[in-house]
Amino acid sequence: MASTRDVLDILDELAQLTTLKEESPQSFKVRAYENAKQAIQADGRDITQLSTTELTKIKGIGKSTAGKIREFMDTGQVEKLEALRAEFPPPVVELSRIPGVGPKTLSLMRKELGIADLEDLKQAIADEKLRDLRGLGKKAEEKIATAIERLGLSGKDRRRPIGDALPLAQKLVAELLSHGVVERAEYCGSLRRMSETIGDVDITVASADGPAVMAIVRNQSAVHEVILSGDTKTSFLTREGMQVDVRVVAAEQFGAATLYFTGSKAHNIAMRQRALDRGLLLNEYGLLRKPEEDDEEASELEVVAALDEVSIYAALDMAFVPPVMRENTGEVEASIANELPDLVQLTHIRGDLHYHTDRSGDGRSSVEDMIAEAAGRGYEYLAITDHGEDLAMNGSSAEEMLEHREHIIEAAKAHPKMTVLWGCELNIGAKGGLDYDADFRAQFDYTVASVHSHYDQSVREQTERLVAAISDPTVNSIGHLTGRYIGRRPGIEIDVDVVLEALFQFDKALEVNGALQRLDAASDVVRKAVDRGVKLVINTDSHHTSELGRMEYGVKTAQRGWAPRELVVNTWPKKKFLNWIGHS
Ligand code: DGT
Ligand code: CA
Ligand code: CA
Ligand code: ZN
Repeated sequence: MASTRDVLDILDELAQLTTLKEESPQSFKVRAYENAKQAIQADGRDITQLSTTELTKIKGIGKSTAGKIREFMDTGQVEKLEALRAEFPPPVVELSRIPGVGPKTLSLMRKELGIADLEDLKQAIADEKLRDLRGLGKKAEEKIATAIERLGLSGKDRRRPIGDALPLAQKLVAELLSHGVVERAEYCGSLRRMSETIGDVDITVASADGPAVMAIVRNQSAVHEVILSGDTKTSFLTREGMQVDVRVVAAEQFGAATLYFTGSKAHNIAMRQRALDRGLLLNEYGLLRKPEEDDEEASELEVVAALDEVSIYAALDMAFVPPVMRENTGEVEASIANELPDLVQLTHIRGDLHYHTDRSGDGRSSVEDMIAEAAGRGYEYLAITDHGEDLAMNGSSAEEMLEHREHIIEAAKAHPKMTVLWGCELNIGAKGGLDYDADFRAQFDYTVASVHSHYDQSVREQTERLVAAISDPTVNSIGHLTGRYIGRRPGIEIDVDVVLEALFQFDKALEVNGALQRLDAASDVVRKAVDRGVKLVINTDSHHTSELGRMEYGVKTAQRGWAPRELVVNTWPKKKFLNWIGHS
């Protein structure tokens, strides 16, 4: 059964492939799919329950797109999409994601050089052939070569961005749990640890009927090719070539299995050593005790703990280690000493401080809806930070911002318990300059300053530019530190220690951006920031009412960086927070 989510995925893919086909993201056909997607999100109803007539009545959905949605719900396929998929197989689509490879370049590469995948492209670069394509040249060729290098796209052990793997795993787990034969199901591995890139997806299922679960797995729409399928393990590839391993265990071993398959391998090895030191065995079946040598009756291992992870840590006299910390970077010792940090939790968050409305060119929900959504989550405060004027197309002039303030104040009246701040996302210029003039900037209740341009300067220039912004008295926080899109666009390269020192000295907060494609600052930077005592702020950077759930990923990234609650300014009580930003 198709869900609204499936329909949105299909529209996404149609827009993406049509961009390649039409050689332009501005094509009206692409826009039709994108508008339909936004319209469905804004409509909020379960799309699968609507007739074609009802569909076309939704503003933003054209007749042709409505027909495709209907076709998908009736047949599970869209003919047009199948044709596009055949013309643009996954290795080609992947090429289009390399910075510098636009749809036009991609088309030329294919037609004139016969490039069909990454290996071909690398060969063409090595042969210096790419530079001869119309509109390219030596510099463009070098840029593409550097992008391939920096994105880690080369090599056999290619890894996927977490933003591609997590939605897939969530969908599979939800589907598995909807079957009565499945008692428990959880994604494990690097995904559960919130690694930024994922080698493969590992899912652990508790069930008494392995073969039944395996049959369910093989029937998933995500399955493109089954690599192996036994009674307790199935491995398959998705259409994009991502591998998924699903294992079935007995319910009473579920804790031991998730502990083992969550890893990391280094954490597992340290845990096994802890067990051995106490005369115990630890494996994916449980924490086990060998029978006494002189006990002739007992030949079986005695199970000390296996049902859940908590009981296994407890039996080893350890505090529970959250999955995101299991990298053997000090957490095992800290857990034994009962000195794990008092980690920030999702429930501690009292406000979102990087938040857009349709005042921004790329914002897609109204001021009223965005405020209502935040209030609905029980937030005590909220900063609306639409883009400053320097951002091409999406920014707002000073005059527009002043009108926006009135609009925000008016809309906030419907939610008197929540304090709504009039903020701005300032753009950090090439040399650290910011939008508007300093007097105007000073009027904002709160600001987040971010890099949205000039990704290719030297480390020194990037560091200086950030320090200039951090030292500006009208800046409260730094948004998505490097501007990276994981696996798609490398962020700016900076001297992290220098930037953290400046944040500490000027008492500014470092954002942990929860958008899955960003997760920026990254967890390793967060950990350094925590060591230096730099304040943090965890935000969603929402551009639509459907995006507030990203807070969870921001929190997990912060936890992975060992962030304690007290350093995260948006866990603070309202008074303390407003006091810190100098707002009365
Ligand atoms: P990935 O898939 O490369 O992003 O990283 P993981 O951590 O998901 O690694 P994966 O899929 O190879 O294995 C899943 C978990 O299984 C891993 O985190 C720990 C456990 N594991 C795998 N191989 C070993 C091993 O040789 N020894 C131990 N102790 N555990 C292992
Ligand atoms: Ca894995
Ligand atoms: Ca695996
Ligand atoms: Zn933003």
